[in-house]
Amino acid sequence: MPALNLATKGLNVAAIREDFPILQQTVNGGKPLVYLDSTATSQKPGAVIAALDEYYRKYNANVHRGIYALAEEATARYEAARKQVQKFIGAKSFREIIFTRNTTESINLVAYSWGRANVQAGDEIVLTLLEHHSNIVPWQILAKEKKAKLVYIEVDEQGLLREDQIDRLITDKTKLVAATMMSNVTGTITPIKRIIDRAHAVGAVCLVDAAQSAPHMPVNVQALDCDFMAFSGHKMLGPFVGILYGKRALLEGMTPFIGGGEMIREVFLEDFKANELPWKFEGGTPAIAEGIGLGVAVDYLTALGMENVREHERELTGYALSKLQAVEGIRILGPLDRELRGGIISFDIPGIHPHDVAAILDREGICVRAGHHCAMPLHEHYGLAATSRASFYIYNVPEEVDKLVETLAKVRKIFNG
Ligand code: 7TS
Repeated sequence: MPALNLATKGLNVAAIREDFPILQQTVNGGKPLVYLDSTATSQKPGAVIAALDEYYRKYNANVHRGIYALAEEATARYEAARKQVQKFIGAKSFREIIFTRNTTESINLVAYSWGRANVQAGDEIVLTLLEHHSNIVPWQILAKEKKAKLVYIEVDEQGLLREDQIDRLITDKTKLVAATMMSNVTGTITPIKRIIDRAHAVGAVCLVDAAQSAPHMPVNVQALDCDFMAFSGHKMLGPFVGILYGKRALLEGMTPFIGGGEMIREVFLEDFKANELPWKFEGGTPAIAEGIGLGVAVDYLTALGMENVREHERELTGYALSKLQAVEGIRILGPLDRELRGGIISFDIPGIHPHDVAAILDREGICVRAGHHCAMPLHEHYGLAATSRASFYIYNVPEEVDKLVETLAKVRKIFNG
């Protein structure tokens, strides 16, 4: 194994692993758990789990309404978490941070509240072939309703976005560009700043799907100058809560998405006055404990340093790419250069169904995902119905990559004799 002194890269992975209770157990008859599915959802450190426990044990109360101490504490901590998220992504104001259920809901909020008021017949919505279904289907629904057209930026043989198409496809017909910063299949890091700048040059608005980037690399909404950004707390060590960032001027001009309590200031028989930002977009009782837990997760990541998180994953991905390429017949999707991708590796072993691969890996305690990973158009592009996918986070180590590669050799033996 090449010298991979992870501790010198800024992360003390051995100490990090101690923080994750779930990693301390064995599964399937004494096998250490090898969790390689953080793209789907990350594991949670003890501090996040403790924050949920503490909320329910000590100050469980609804937010923004009680005048008693418990409710005031719940509100203060929930709103403090919002400010932690604001700082984490470099937003100008806490009013630009809306808590949702997940990335999917964040994108749908924009599609309904902004999209329905601004997209008209003949307009174009530009997406990329790398998108997760969450950043495709809401735009398909909108485009159908408004008779707008969807346009896709394609990928090249390496699995990189076709940069030459950015200027050609984002034109004065474009109303909105919705693009991922990192693919959840190929790990491809996209030229998101170029896309955002081009969108603005033609007068379009740009939404960034940061579900796979915000947890794994430094992300700053002001530096990017994106109009909207969607991501999920559960993929970044936090509980099940989502985030939508939006530029204040845009959010101010939008109508509410979900009507009900919390999002109003006044209600009359025929009409209502919406609440101020960000609560205008948070109808009903929010996921309070989850929001508070997200604040703790953000603190945890901030203490590690997002540059260090990225560096650790860059090392591990480089190591995994070199090791995996030695598996006979394997086809790895996406760029083979670790600089161009995150720690997400989807692969195909011809003749062996990804579900069989995942099932055999599971017997050894290794968790990988098998399927289309909610990116059917991208799989179609590769001519594959499904792939196996291993993904890494701050708690993964080279030994786990070794175990994956060894077990894949066994899988080949079982199927190919
Ligand atoms: N966008 C990207 C790039 C994603 O990877 C995901 C989830 C989503 C949006 C949706 O996030 P959610 O929190 O609303 O579900 N990706 C995956 C995955 O790859 N496997 O399970 C979920």
